[in-house]
Amino acid sequence: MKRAALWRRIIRGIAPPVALALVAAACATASTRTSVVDHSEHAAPAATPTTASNTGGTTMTMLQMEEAKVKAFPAKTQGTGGAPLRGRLVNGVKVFDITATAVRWEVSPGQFADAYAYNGQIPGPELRVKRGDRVQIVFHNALPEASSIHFHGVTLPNAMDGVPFITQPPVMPGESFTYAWRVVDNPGTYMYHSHENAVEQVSKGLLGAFVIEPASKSWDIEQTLVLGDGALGFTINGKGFPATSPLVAKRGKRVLIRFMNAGQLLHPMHLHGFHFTVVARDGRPVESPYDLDTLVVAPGERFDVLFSANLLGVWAFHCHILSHVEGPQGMFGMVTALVVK
Ligand SMILES: [Cu+2]
Repeated sequence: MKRAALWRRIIRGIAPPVALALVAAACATASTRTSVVDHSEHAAPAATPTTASNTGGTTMTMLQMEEAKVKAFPAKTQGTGGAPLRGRLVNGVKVFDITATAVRWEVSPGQFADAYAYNGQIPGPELRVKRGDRVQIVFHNALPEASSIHFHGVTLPNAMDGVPFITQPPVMPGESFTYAWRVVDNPGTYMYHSHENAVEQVSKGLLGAFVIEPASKSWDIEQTLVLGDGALGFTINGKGFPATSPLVAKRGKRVLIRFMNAGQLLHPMHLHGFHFTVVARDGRPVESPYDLDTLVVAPGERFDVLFSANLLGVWAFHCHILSHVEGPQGMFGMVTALVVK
């Protein structure tokens, strides 16, 4: 019942107009996992978690903290990352201006970190191009240290590969460097990130998605999930629970998720209630798509997965390395939710 009550509260925060229906589905899952038919009991007004009265003061306090966090989801914080950017057209070339700066970044409510951002965002803006595009990424370094950008998984001329002292000089503070090439890769999911002092710079936020858009889509909704595990803690799209953003879909919609890991650890991403179909890995279609409910995303890897949002409810969606998602005071880090309404 405890989790049922918590999910009831999550629902209130996310989608008041459809709260009852979602509560019913979510509670059936969270509290019994045996029935999705009888919702009457669970659709009743929220009650105090029954465990609270049966336990000592310490435990109750922990539960209250846990409850408060879940109730706050999705919590508002300063700054959002990953806004799509399609560039400006200059003489047939798509030009993207990317400036790296030092920022204070609110990872979760009240928790600020010294961070680095591209265009003030963590992850940086999601650069969206098409195969055949001529692109220019004009990188301005406003950091207090040298940097560069590497386009991870992308086929480009060697001089554009972004590795200081191998393919280019480091871009010093106050300097700029223009990366230019013609996009020849498959439509799919790629990344960009700093390739200088990367343990620090990438983990502080210098990373983003580079998406080559398909000519046509077989999905209704898509969401990029950039996984991070460095100076900002365990994050999805630069935020830790409860400041992560839920993935919201109407029932029956086809959903594409683009996973990418620019961190240093494995993250087995687990979606409750569904199996998703892995359709691409590292920007290439997989020969035989396969179904999983837990997908290990290793550092540097990208996966595209598809599924139909055909079960109502609020479904937890999180890394399954437990220490990346939960502590004595409840959930944190790499936790979000799929909300099907
Ligand atoms: Cu993890």
